[in-house]
Amino acid sequence: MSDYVTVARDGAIAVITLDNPPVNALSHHLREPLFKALEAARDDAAVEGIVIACAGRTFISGADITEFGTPKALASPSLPELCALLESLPKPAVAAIHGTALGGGLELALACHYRVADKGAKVGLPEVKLGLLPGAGGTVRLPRLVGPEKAVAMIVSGNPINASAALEAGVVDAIAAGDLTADAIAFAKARVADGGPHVPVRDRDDKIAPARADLSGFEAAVKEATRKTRGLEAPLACATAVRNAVTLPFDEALKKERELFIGLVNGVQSRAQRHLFFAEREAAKVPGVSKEVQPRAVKKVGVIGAGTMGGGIAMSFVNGGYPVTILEMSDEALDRGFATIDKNYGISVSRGSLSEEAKAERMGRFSRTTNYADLADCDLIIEAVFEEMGVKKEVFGRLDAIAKPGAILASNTSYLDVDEIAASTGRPQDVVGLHFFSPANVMRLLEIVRGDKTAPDVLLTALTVARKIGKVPVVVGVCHGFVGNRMLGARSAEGEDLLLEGASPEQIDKVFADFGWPMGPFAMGDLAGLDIGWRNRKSLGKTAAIGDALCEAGRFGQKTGKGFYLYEQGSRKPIPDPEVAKLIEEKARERGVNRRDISDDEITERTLYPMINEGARILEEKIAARPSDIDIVWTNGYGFPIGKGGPMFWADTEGLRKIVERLEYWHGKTGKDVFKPAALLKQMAEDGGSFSGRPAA
Ligand code: 3H9
Repeated sequence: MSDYVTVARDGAIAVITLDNPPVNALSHHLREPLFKALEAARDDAAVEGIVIACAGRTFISGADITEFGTPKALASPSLPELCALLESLPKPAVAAIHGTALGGGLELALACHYRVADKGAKVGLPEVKLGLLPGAGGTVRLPRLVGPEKAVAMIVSGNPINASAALEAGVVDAIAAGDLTADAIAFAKARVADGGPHVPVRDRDDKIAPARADLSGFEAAVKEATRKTRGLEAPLACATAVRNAVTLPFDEALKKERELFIGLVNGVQSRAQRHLFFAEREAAKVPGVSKEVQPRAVKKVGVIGAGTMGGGIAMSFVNGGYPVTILEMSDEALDRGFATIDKNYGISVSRGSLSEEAKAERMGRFSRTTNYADLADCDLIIEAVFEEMGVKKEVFGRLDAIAKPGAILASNTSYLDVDEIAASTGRPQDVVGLHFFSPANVMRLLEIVRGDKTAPDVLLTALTVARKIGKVPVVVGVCHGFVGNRMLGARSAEGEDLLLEGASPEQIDKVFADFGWPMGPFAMGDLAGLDIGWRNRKSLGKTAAIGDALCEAGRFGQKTGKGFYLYEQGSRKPIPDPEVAKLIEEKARERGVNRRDISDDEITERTLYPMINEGARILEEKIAARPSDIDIVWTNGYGFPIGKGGPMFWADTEGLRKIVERLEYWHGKTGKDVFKPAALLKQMAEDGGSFSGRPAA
């Protein structure tokens, strides 16, 4: 008995209850008393069966991630030792699962003879999302219950399944009809009464026998599951471990699984992904918003603008269960917007991810209007109109006149000064920026822009609502471009000069692809449309030699079949274009730039290092509360590879001293401000500090 493990008796059944809030992670302080309780139940002749249940909101949700990389993770009894003990028990053990049985939690349940689940429970092996594989027998036991094809799909995706799917697949043996613990005890008593044999999962070979005879079906499942592994090691290791479960004897496969796990847990990719797991949760803790603050009620949402952004934002809220009214200037604009929304849901239906009924239900949650007064009962109104201060101010002035007291007024601006927008109302405390990323119904990132006067409960409401609609929110301060676009500006600043000095779009894009980005900046520009930046530059009186020349020649990117690259009819595959190479050479000649070979390292130093530098400035100015918030912005909104943990985590692995040295070199050579090392970065490099070890501002 301990604070974490209690044992009660119900007849001949020992009921072992674990209580390690908040999610019953298998910390060493829980494993130790659990091991002892299992030994005691084994040795007690009066105990004929065992139930393992959990107190609190959930069954065990995995190993304790905070222990990884510390001696506690390996300290005896380890999780594999616990599983081995459970599996060797001569009396039936039953796991009573409520909430989520995840990772090591499900592995412990798989080492029991039986599993009974609450009807709302979910089970899964999400280790891959932490850059790991299940390291306590999950890859060898799950295939024995559900077959290796289904097991590899579950383990490589990391996605959990619900109780009824788990019953159908064979992961659980029964779903509780009433009280879970009572039903699990009754289940254990029935197994004791029927006398067994209680075959442990390790000895159940029927589901893997067909793949042993012919691996082709399994290999096809591996191919499908690992189609998009994006340079990550863990998904491939997961597939290898499941294959071992089929081709090797149980104990050998288990040993290999452990070796693979140890390799991954000590690797940089898993460290990066674990960092992101905690970073996402940290981002919800906003300095200046105390525990006493309560969110405002949001029951109805208004969106101004039915264009690409407005439509996507409105869909996000409708998908999250909110009724949404969209306001536009004319019925024609509303018709166009709703046709796009209808088309987007239609794509989901044709892909099988949404039913016709669900689509109809969602479409039924929208209303439309051209009259501001119809937004008067909305609790949250988000404008997604043209990105121009004058237009935004006019919209906010009108909102101020009609919105009910306490309504939150939000701007989806991606660059503009939220304080100036707020000042155009008589209620700046109710104004906040909600910067969605396109396509807004798909992209998970939401920058919540905190104005000078934004009230703490408005911020908290924005965070709460964001999570309800499935977004990953990060609170940022007011500056041009906030965190994401401001750093993107620094990353892009040298693009044109690198081209003029000798690099090609395909070389630069390849450096980015090799780094792990989904695509390089030029392929990305072609996808987004080069005319957007061109119009933007013109409005700011700026120029870009190559980008402007391409647009003047009607090369707007994929939509016109050519931009930095050529695109064949109906294809999105960029093909290097000799015309573009010629144009770049011409522009270099005009400017008297001597072209030379540019190394891949130089490309990294002149694109990614300025981005880190800008991140450091953002921290200095307290635009982001902590480096990990920046990592969340970039991994969720801009495709920064998760296996590198976000730009600030990556900077630590690259070495801050090296980054400062190279920035100083480029600053000395070019005099450009993007290379001037931020004071914070210099200081940290001198002190041997790191972004991942830095507390919140
Ligand atoms: C594993 O099991 C390896 C094994 O195969 C092999 C070992 C040998 N450990 O998410 P929430 C914290 S790998 C430590 O906000 P929710 C979390 O940081 C593990 N801490 O709640 C947060 O702390 P704070 C495989 C953990 O209700 C608090 O709990 N398992 C862990 O939205 C609440 O979390 C997983 O990957 C943990 N395992 O969601 C599951 N889990 O309050 C990871 C959570 O200080 N966990 N915390 O910010 C989850 O997916 C979600 O937390 C869960 C609850 C769905 C359980």
